[in-house]
Amino acid sequence: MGGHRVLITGAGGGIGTLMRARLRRPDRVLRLLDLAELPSAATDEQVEIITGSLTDADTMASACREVDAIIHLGGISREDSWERLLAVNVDGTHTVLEAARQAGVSRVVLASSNHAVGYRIVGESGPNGIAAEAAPRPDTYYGFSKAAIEVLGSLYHSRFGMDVICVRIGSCFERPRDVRELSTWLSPDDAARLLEACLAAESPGFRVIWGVSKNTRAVVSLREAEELGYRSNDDAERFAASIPAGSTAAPTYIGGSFIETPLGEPDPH
Ligand code: NAI
Ligand code: 15L
Repeated sequence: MGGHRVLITGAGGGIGTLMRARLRRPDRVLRLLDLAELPSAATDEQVEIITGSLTDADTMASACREVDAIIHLGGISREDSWERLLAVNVDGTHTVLEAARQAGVSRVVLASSNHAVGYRIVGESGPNGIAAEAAPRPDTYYGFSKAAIEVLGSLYHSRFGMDVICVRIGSCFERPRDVRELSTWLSPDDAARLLEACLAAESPGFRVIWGVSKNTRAVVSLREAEELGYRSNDDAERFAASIPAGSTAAPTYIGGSFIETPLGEPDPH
C-alpha cells in the first residue's frame, strides 16, 4: 500500500505545512483538509483542497470518498478548555474514524503526542527509553485527549479491522528550540519518513509508536517505529551548540513544562 489518495486533516498547520511537499509523489493525490483556507497556489492535479471542519460528519463523509489512507493531524495542538478538547480532539477524531469506516478507508494514522504520557519520568524505563505502548500518564487535558484518541483507534481496529497507527509525536519543528527538544525532536524529513512507513507497512493492525528522530539524547524507544519500517536520518545534536545558553535544563518529566500548565486554560503560544 503506498496510498494513492491520502487525506491529510489539519494540513494547514505546522506539521501539515512541513509535510505537504515532502509527501508528494507522482502516483499520489494529496487531499488537504483544514478549517483555515489553504493557499490556492497549492492546487494542481495532485492536490485537492477542502476547507471545512473535521467535526462535521458531512464534510468528513465527502472528504473520505475514494481515499486510501488518512493522516489525521487536525485539531487543537496544545492545552485548552475541557469542552473544546472533547469537541475537537475526541469527538472530532470519532467523526474522522466513523467517516473512514463508512467510506471503507482501511488505514488511519493518528497524531498522538508525548503529552499522552507527559507525566512519565525521563529514564524510568532504563537505557532503551520509554516504550511506545507505555500506558498513558497525561500531563494536561490536551494529553488526555491524545490518550483518548489512541484508545478510540484501538477500538476501531478491533471492531472493524482498520489499520490504526498512533504516533506519539515528540517535537516536530524545523529545528529543536531548547534543551528538551534535543531529546524530543522529530525532524520534518524524519516525520515524512515515518509517515511513509505508516502508509507502506503491510497489515500493521493497531500500533502505538514514538515519532522522534534518532537523537543522541533520546529518551524514548524507537524500536516500535523501526519495526514498522521507519529509519531516522536525523539527530538534534547537530543543533546543540545553537540552543540559547539560558535555556532550561533537561526536564524530569517527558512532557516538560506542560506539567505546570494550568489545566483547561488555553495556551496562548
Ligand atoms: P497546529 O496547531 O499547527 O495545526 C493544527 C491544524 O488543525 C491547524 O491548521 C488548524 O486549523 C486545524 N484544525 C483545528 N481544528 C480543526 C477542525 N475542527 N477542522 C479542521 N481542521 C482543524 O498543530 P501541528 O503542530 O501541526 O500538529 C499537528 C498534530 O500533531 C496535532 O494533532 C498535534 O496535537 C499533534 N502533535 C504535534 C506536535 C508538534 O511537535 N508539532 C507534537 C505532538 C503532537
Ligand atoms: C505537542 O503535542 C504540541 O502540539 C507541540 O506544539 C509541542 O508543544 C510538542 O507537543 C512538544 O512537546 O514539544
